[in-house]
Amino acid sequence: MDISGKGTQPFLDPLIEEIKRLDLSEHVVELEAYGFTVIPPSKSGITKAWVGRLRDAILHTVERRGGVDLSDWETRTEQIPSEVMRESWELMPEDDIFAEAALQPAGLAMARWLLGQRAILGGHTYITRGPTPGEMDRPVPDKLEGKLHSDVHGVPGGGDICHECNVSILCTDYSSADDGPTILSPGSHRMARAPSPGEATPGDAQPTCVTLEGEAGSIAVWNGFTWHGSYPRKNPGLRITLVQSWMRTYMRPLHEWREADLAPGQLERYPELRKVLALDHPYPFHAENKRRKEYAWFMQAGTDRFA
Ligand SMILES: O=C(O)CCC(=O)C(=O)O
Ligand SMILES: [Fe+2]
Repeated sequence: MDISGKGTQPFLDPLIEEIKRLDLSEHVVELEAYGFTVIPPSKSGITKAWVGRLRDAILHTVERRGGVDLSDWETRTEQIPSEVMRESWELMPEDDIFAEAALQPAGLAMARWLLGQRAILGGHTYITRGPTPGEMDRPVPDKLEGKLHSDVHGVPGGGDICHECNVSILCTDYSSADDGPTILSPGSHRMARAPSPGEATPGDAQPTCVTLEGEAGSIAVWNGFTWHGSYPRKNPGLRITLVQSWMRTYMRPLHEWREADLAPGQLERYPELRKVLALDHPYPFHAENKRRKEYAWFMQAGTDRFA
């Protein structure tokens, strides 16, 4: 029976038609069952030439913003210095390829499946991670050594609504643990909360994870509640990925309060205003927002609804 063809669900029916057109039903099942999926280039239609353009745009952005030379990106044996990577957000004006990446049909269909037709691109950034000297000669650990997190920062857990999802476009191959890939815990999204400190760090409470596999041009999608982290990279060269964080459109503030919106001296007379007007909030992330490192309370809000 052609249920979507009956035209009873104005938001869902066109999405189902799009998922069928792009042959993505298997990926919807994986997202629901495991909390993540990887769409290969053969399905997304992403070509080697297009992903090459995306990779170059990321590299040129890091080079221009950070004043570094990354012509050795395929052979590099060390990390890019962290101070060079500070301004890794707001990529849209750098190159039209970032707009094309946001509108890539398979990724957009998955974001809209999880977040509804009005899903918004909440932010995007990149991963350009090289090997860590000292890690390169160590055997790959059997057990995860890193920390896990959820991407739904500041959202109290519970319920079965997906609030945020990650649509990452792999610009280099993730073939083995030596590539330093993302790792994810299958099914963890069903807990609908961030991991506790004990679950996030290595030990008995940390759940089993799998390494993300996919060739360059694949799109990895995960529910923001899916717990994940990454392995250190051992292979030379950079792992390069465009990370796109999609969100539901609800609970946007009516006012984006700024100190300039207050009367002179008000903040001194009523210091609690800083908190209730979110003047200390890490979002929005942009170069002028000096508060964005003050993150701890915001992360806690994902595990404790009273944080
Ligand atoms: O692949 C990684 O290094 C982890 C990336 C991550 O946490 C994210 O994109 O949300
Ligand atoms: Fe993450």
